[in-house]
Amino acid sequence: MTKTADQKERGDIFQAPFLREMCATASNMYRLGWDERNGGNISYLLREEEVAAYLDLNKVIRTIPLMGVNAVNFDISPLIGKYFIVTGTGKYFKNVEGDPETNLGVVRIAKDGKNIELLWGYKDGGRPTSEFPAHMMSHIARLKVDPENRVVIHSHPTNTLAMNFVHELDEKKFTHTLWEMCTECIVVFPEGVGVLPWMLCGTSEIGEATAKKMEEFRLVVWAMHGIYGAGKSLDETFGLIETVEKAAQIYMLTAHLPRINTIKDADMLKLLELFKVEKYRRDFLDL
Ligand code: 2HA
Ligand code: ZN
Repeated sequence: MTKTADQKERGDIFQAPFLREMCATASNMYRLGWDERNGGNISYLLREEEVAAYLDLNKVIRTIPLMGVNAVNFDISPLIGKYFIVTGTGKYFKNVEGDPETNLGVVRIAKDGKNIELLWGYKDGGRPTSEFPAHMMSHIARLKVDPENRVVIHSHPTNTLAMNFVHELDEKKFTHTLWEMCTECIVVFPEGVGVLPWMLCGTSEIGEATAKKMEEFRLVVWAMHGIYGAGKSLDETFGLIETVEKAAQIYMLTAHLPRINTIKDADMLKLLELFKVEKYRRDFLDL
């Protein structure tokens, strides 16, 4: 007897590369001290085939209203039918690896654009991160400029945050200082870093403001709160935040000391030339 599509053998989701990678990323971020308690959240856009290899797409465990901290209204229509693996609200990055099924969920954006359908996870009755609106709006914005974008990460990296308290929050000045701190910064994020003032988190207002910046930047600082990163993979996105955090660490280690040497803007231009980076924020340099 031939098996119907429904009876098709599916793989063990606990072995799925996307799930293993989510666990590893959450653990790394926790160990780096960026995601204390329930701080931080990750959303990763999955291809339908990727999900279908492990889960029955017709088996919806629960339907959950689309919301952030509050019941917020936002237009999610460009993502209807899309699948995401997302960290859960109130969940600790520390615990993701040990119990992914409680701390993560695989969801599909419902046809009505008002709900999400849970296909796996959030075993204790949980739901996606309180920052779901900002994540989804950022995905929509990034997909417009980069159809390959799949990941959005929010985190509270220590030195990036510390720098927010002692450095001007002007985008040009903030980016320029980061570029000066590590030789390869300008090559890793040539478009610079967007900066938002302190705003109330979990709301559609901060979601909209983040998404607007995401049309221009893969990195957006939420002043005195943390950072958003976006990229084609978990590695790229993690790497972007990691590079900003490293630069911010060097800044925080040296900001109170006399600066004797620095990486000059003319040197940065040489790097851009060597790595053949054509698109960069020239107006963020002092030439
Ligand atoms: O999910 O980091 O901004 C916890 C947060 C909210
Ligand atoms: Zn946060």
